[in-house]
Amino acid sequence: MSPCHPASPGLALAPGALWFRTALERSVQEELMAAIRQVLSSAPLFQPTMPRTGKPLSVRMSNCGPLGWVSDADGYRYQSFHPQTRAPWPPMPDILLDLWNRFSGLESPQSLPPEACLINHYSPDARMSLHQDRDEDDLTAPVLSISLGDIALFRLGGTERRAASRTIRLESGDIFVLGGESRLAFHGVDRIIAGSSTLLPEGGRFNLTLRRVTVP
Ligand code: MD3
Ligand code: FE
Repeated sequence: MSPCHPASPGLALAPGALWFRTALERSVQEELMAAIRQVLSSAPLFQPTMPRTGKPLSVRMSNCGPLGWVSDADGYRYQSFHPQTRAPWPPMPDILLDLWNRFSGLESPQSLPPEACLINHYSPDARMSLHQDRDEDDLTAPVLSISLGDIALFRLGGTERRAASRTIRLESGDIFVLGGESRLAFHGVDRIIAGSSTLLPEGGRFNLTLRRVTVP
């Protein structure tokens, strides 16, 4: 895969929110999953818990790159190591760096490499409630999301919780870039449509989010 421009311009769903439907063809989705499975062989998925309540999230997670997002009794944070193995997160696969170079700068210039790739795994009954992403010190850089496997009914709202929201069907191979005004938009995953993709033999969905975390 060459680090060139995306095939289509992307659909601006809101200021700073660009949706590229089926940006990745099947063979690239498979290559990406092989890289993710390699990461997960040394940094297995773990079940994060909510800071105050200790309640488990329904989504399982892992990370690659210098920093990874974790949540446990002590709170939400980025740290350099896996919470269970205590080993440093595996390096970011080249294919993810290529995708960051192709897509992250389309809204605003973006020269620095991603510092974290959060790997979310949704079983068919997993959800993610409406939230903002604000654990990163650098909130000016975009977040790049890659969907793989079953379709997610994704909810994109405004920068206030009570603002109107819309539902978007995120399919395998879709890429979403969230920058500018949309970087602090409320969002969540209402549900997964089981059996809607043949990419993952085990079913369910992976979502990868590439992020800058530190202020340069
Ligand atoms: C909109 N993940 O990891 S990805 C998350 O499908 C997260 O796993 C969802 O929300 C998932 O925090 C949604 C799309 C996405 C990612 C980051 C955003 C949308 C966003 C940041 C700001 C606004
Ligand atoms: Fe989020």
